[in-house]
Amino acid sequence: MTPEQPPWWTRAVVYQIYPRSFMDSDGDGIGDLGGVLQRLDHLSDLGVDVLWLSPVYPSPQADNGYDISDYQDVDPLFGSLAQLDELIAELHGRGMKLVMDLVVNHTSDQHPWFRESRSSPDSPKRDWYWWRPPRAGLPAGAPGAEPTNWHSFFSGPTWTLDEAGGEYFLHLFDRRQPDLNWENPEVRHAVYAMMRWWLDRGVDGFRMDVINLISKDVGPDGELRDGPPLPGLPYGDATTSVVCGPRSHEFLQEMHREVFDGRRESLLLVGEMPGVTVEEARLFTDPARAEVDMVFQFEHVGLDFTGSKFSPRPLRLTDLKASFGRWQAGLADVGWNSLYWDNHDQPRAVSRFGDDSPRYRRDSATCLATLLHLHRGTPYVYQGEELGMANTRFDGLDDFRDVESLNHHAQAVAHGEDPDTVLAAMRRMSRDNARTPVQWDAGPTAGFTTGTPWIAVNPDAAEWNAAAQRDDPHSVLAHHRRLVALRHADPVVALGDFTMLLPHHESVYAFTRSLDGSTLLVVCNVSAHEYRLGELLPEMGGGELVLGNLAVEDPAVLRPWEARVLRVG
Ligand code: TEU
Repeated sequence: MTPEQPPWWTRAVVYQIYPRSFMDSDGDGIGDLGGVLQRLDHLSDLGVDVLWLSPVYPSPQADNGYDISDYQDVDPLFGSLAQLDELIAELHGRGMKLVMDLVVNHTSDQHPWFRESRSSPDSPKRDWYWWRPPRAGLPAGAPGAEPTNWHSFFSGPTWTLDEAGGEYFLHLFDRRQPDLNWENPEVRHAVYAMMRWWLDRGVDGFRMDVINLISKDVGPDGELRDGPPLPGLPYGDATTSVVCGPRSHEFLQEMHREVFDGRRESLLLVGEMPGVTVEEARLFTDPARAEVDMVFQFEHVGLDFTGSKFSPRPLRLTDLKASFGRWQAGLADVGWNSLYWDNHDQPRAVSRFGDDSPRYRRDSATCLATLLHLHRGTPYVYQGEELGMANTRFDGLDDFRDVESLNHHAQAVAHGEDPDTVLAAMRRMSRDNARTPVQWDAGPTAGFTTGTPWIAVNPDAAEWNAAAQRDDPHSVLAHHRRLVALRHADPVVALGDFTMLLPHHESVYAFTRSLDGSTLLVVCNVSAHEYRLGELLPEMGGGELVLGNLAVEDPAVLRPWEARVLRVG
């Protein structure tokens, strides 16, 4: 990146659509592409530059489309390829880009590649997936006979026995999501061909699902190693064998040469990378290495639990500062950050890190948004976040839909955990919190569908919805519009250096951004207490208010959940 010509995405904001929950156009209770096409004005009005579309490919929907059975089509549930072409054209006509979800660590077990692979040990596609015999000395199917002791991201073992063939196949996620074997060049080239096909169709890049898991640490004779035992579980931790494995960079560089060469400038390449470190991320996003433009990292959404996400604890603001601060510093001169609170895998930020009580919901949602968008990096807005959508109410197990939550419940209860405690953690942390329908208006299904929604609408929709906020300058929506516009307008927001202030303060998050002698001070009160600015930052008095989330009554006092962006130089 040269300072004269920073990439376009340094001043862009991405909006994520989870199509199943965005807008339903045909009354079957499931969102679809027709629904996305109906709501494009909402996106233009917000001013976002890129739409990232979660998977719409044919899929048995074991993991809501992250289990793909055909990479080059659209599931009838979501519409048709013709509608996707229409979406590309409509977005381009409005000056926006479309980024597709690319899920190539694994396929669905219904993908023809896997069916063929499974059909016989002699199948030409056998080696496209990870097949292994039972552990030496144990018969297939015996307890502990899995080839390694790895624990799946979605509970249980990462290996499932194919009874007919007597071998196990690997799945880091659900058993219906077998992992592709990237060691096999035929697999890689089939994926690259598919990616070129999408680019030729007009899409503007990819959000690459768990792309740092594609390279497994495999020994010369094909052996995979056990991981250290996990406390309280009959499994081990697979991290050292599967996260940022030895050939990750090589594979991404190869992909770059095979797919992106010659057209990289206009594209957006995002690697979703659970467990990635700052040091690894620098390598993945160093433009000179030609891998990806930015990574989606998980450190900041891993600070409010211990061990498993289903053992939540409160976030300490100083932990968040330490984490974000390290990422900002680590990618200051090389590489680039993605910035997000919400996505389809995370509980809603206003409930998780803010205060969703009636008194502070609007103020804490806008405070958190300001804090995030003013960092250096590309911000992502997840559908409904711009409306201040919150976690929902789950009365009982029947209200949950997500495979991760349901598998976790089954495993935890089977291991003797108290069902009420398990449910309480799920209410707080389940991905279903992010997947309730977008709240368009105050109608019975929040304007999402004329049918019965596949997952219940959040009961707060009558009050919290897009129609109520559209013309209200004080709304969460209006505040997001201003944040997007500020990034477009002010090069300091896009490109300025980042300096953390008050690293040890437990309630106030403050930093500066500076570029070419111009400095912005960002001060966010992440609490319901009042603070005196002069006591916090005595040397930073004054400054012109560029953007704030509350009307400033007394410039010396930072009110509960108040966020200010001030020009101080
Ligand atoms: O998520 C990757 C991932 O690491 C998740 O397991 C994440 O840690 C978890 O959802 C947090 O609770 C991606 C997709 O975003 C997710 O929706 C898919 O289920 C997963 O990959 C498998 O494709």
